[in-house]
Amino acid sequence: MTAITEMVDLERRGNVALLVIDNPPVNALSQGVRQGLVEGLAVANEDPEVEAVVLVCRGRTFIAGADISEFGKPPSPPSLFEAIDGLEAGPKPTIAAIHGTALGGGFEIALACHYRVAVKSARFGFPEVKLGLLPGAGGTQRLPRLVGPQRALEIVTSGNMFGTDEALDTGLIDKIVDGDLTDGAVAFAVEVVSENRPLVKIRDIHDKVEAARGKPEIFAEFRRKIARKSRGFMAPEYNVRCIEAAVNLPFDEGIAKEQELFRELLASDQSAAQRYYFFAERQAAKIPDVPRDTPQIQIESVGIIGAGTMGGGIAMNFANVGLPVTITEMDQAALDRGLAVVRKNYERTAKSGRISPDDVEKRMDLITGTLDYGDLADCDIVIEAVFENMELKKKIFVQIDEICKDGAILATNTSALDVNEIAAVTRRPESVIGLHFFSPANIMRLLEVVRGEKTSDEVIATSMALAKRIGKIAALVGVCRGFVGNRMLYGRGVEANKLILEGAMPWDVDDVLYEFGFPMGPFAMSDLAGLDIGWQKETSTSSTIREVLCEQGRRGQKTGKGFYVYNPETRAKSPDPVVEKLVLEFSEKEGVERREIGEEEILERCLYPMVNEGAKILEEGIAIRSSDIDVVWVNGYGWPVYRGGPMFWADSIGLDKIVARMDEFQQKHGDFWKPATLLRKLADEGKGFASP
Ligand code: T1G
Ligand code: NAD
Repeated sequence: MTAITEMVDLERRGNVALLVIDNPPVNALSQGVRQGLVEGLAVANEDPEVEAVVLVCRGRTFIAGADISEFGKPPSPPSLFEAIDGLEAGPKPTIAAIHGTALGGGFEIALACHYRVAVKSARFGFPEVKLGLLPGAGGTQRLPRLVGPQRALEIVTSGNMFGTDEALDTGLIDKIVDGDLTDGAVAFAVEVVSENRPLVKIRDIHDKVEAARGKPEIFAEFRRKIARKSRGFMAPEYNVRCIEAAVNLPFDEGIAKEQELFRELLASDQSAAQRYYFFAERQAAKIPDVPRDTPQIQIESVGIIGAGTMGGGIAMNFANVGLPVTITEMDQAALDRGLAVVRKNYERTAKSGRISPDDVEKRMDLITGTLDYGDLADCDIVIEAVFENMELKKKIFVQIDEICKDGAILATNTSALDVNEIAAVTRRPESVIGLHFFSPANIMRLLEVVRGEKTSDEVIATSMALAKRIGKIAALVGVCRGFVGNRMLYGRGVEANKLILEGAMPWDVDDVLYEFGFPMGPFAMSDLAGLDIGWQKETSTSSTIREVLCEQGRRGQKTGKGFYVYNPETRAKSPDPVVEKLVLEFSEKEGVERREIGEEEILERCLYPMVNEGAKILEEGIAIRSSDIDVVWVNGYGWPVYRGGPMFWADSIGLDKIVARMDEFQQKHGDFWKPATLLRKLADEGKGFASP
């Protein structure tokens, strides 16, 4: 075995040369890998005894793409294209041996080989679109030549992975290897040589792309199909253009077009934000003061208290990964109601084909309803999701402290209450933690893991790992009112309501945030959640527009009217003259002289308070790092990922500019706008939240 570079070895097995890549953790195409491939291939091609070359990777996966951490830095040779051209244009058959995930540039490397073999569990994909990019090393020109333009469009614009069944059916792989992959690949290479099989170059396969030539409707229809989901993103459209080029242009011109579009995306703010976000999500899993090897509590059974809006959704997360759940309620009717909602949700998912009817039954069988708290005694973790009432939650924690076995984790799904105060009523505050799911809990990926003053490292480490196990993105936060997400949301809400008193209408504010990239603005969001959350008829005093709307029975979407009126058939919302009149009356009643308010001011006054609150959250150590705040907002509150998150966005604007604007607002609107100490300090130093 010869070390070509630190990351690539060359080994011989008879007349087959093995290029072995070893660049943990995911064999990304770092400079050392590219150089090793180019030089290793040259050695193999010059060796007369070598008749074929197999590409294989050590560790948990085949190449998972280009090294994302190299983007934005000066390119270091050789380029990926040199390696790719060498694999395809070489004189000897090249075979890619795939396990784990062949993604992005890794998949392109494989498609440049003449043959591909894989283990059954291997997966394939072009996730570049999730980084605001496109497969920039020939992937958009080779893929449609094998799977056809239609499927290629889906693969490159979704970024989702697929398995060996489809790969074998479409010729993306030539064989599934049972047993040892390297042995199987070498045997396959020997077959290719002994049967003198051709050097199959995907670039020379044209039938599927030619069949689509002169059919622009394929692309027009596809653009229509993804329009809603890809709103605001640059990359999906650029990927579509590449597949169009593959259909309409000769291979090399298609490659040139792909390169041109790739470079544009690579230089874009959107891709910079999405690449930042890729690492932000991975950083969030690292807790500096909780070592990676902290022992974890084994979680084999889950208990949930309360089968309401949240309890039911939370239960589904665990049943989805095969964990048995015991769920309690305060009476049979509430329990039956809660379990019926869970079944309805599963049946809706089965109807869409994402799970089978058999899965529905299997998951429902994992969820057991009970009215007896005693049935929670052996659960490894118990999650409370009852009404947002401190006294009730304390009463329940005293009960479960009595009932649950030693070592069980006692968690609360409170949206804002003091987790330390709840923990203090138990004899084991070290076992108490907040697990703040977001509605709908079986869909929303964010989980705010709330560490109390006494929460143990084991409980924190276990909760973070459990989040990953149920497919959630967890961010560890400290105890304060509203934790990170709701606390920052509050400031936005305050200003949004001031803006409609001063001159804007609810739909003006919502339009600005919708154009910015949020799925909806604050007023449409309130209508969706229900205007009556926290509202009581008995104590309502018509002191806010929201109160008056509730008094008039306008509770939001669920009543067909709120800040908007909703079309009963389509549920489409539209501005309502009744609300317009009410807003004008309120301004007058409050003695506010209305004025024209521009979109920029609306955006600044809605988002700068969030940034300022984020700075306070960092000052107080409620969040470990600014990128965790971005993870909370992208995953829990619809902040557009192509803007990175509120803290990344603030850095992209410049904290000095934000502070200057806030000083102006403070003059006009008061100390609500006083910049946080950290924000002013960073601005004065010309730094950002992400500055080292
Ligand atoms: N580059 C650099 N680092 C990477 C990386 C990559 N491509 N992929 C993963 N890592 C790091 C990650 O930061 C983490 O580091 C560790 O590996 C484990 O990752 C020319 C332009 C492969 C499915 O987008 O989807 O090719 O935090 O925690 O959950 O056309 O990683 O431990 O220090 O995610 O098991 C396209 C990205 C690149 C794939 C494994 N490829 N990676 O998931 O582990 S662009 C991607 C993933 C490209 C070409 C273009 C996942 C994974 P640390 P992890 P995991
Ligand atoms: P909900 O009113 O829909 O459900 C609460 C359930 O708890 C009800 O079914 C009720 O019967 C049950 N319950 C009350 N007392 C009980 C007891 N002693 N034993 C067993 N069950 C009991 O409320 P929700 O929206 O699901 O909220 C639950 C918790 O989750 C609250 O703390 C809330 O703040 C939090 N939360 C809510 C959301 C949201 O968007 N709804 C999001 C995140 C967190």
